[in-house]
Amino acid sequence: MTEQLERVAQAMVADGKGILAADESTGTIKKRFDLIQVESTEDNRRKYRELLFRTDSAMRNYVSGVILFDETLRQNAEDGTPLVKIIKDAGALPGIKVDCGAKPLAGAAGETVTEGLDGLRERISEYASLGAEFAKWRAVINIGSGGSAAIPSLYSIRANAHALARYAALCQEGGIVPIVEPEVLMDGDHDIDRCYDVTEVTLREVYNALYEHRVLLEGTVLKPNMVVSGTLCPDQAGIEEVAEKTVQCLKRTVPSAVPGICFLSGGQSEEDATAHLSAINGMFDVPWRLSFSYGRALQQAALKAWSGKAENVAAAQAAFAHRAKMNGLAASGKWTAELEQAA
Ligand code: 5MM
Repeated sequence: MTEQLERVAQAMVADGKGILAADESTGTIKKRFDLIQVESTEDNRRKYRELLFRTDSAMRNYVSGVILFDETLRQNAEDGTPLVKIIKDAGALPGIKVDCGAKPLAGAAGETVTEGLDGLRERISEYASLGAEFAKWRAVINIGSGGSAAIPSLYSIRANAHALARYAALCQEGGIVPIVEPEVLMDGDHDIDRCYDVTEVTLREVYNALYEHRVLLEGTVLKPNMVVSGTLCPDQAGIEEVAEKTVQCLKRTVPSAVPGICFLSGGQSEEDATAHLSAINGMFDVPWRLSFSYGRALQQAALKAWSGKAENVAAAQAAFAHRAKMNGLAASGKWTAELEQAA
């Protein structure tokens, strides 16, 4: 079992590859489809995700795994092929989001805790039988506005870390690799140093909890936010500062037994997410693979190009292939702005 967990975790962070986060829950995918005026029906969701998974050049060369939502894990393509089989045939690993979302945390106004532990052992067992080799659980940490030191509270960080650790232990018991995702949100007017401080405390608490819950670190992948300025902060940190502070924060908190760290994009533009990842990989000597597990920063251009029309499928696939290639290069520190223009 240990060997299998380590093998899958290593494959998830294979050199020059990263993870496609396509696990938008029904509410989130509706918001994405609303932007392109496409109705969020089960068939439209299938069509969109099928076009991504059938983008062979992206999947084969730059995508190590795909995080799916429950519905997608059970869906078949237009020709009846299970979507999971299409992903596997492209050489990528299917994964599954198992959390049930961030819900208000009792006694902590403005803060959330991610739910979904009840019945998780049984759900993991079913997901494994459906082909999932890894799972994902996202904790959401909010930074209070106006420099408020009250949010996040240590209480909410610890509640989320505890849930992440219980989830991770259950995944490993069931033979699948947990992606541990504590996301410190970019929303707000805080500066990069406040993001640094909150990310540092959060990662410390997460690794304390994983240790207490006897989680095998070699069989996990971390999916953190980068250390960035809040979206409303008037003083936006540049690419090098983001790279430096992100790596410093990770070096101080993440054990070297963790095989890889796949960042979330968190609302960054597609090109910023790529440029930051490339800078992070180009400038530092670190003990882990550093790659991507992007949702929006891999899909935005493809979603827009598709806009729900069959005649746009090839254009959407070209957009996805381009973004995947740029991020694959960034995962090896080889991306340049010129390459972006040349495409
Ligand atoms: C793809 O979106 C994932 C699911 O979100 P919901 O549970 O809100 O529907 C999300 O967890 C995603 O994997 C991460 O936020 C990373 O995505 P981004 O777009 O931030 O890279």
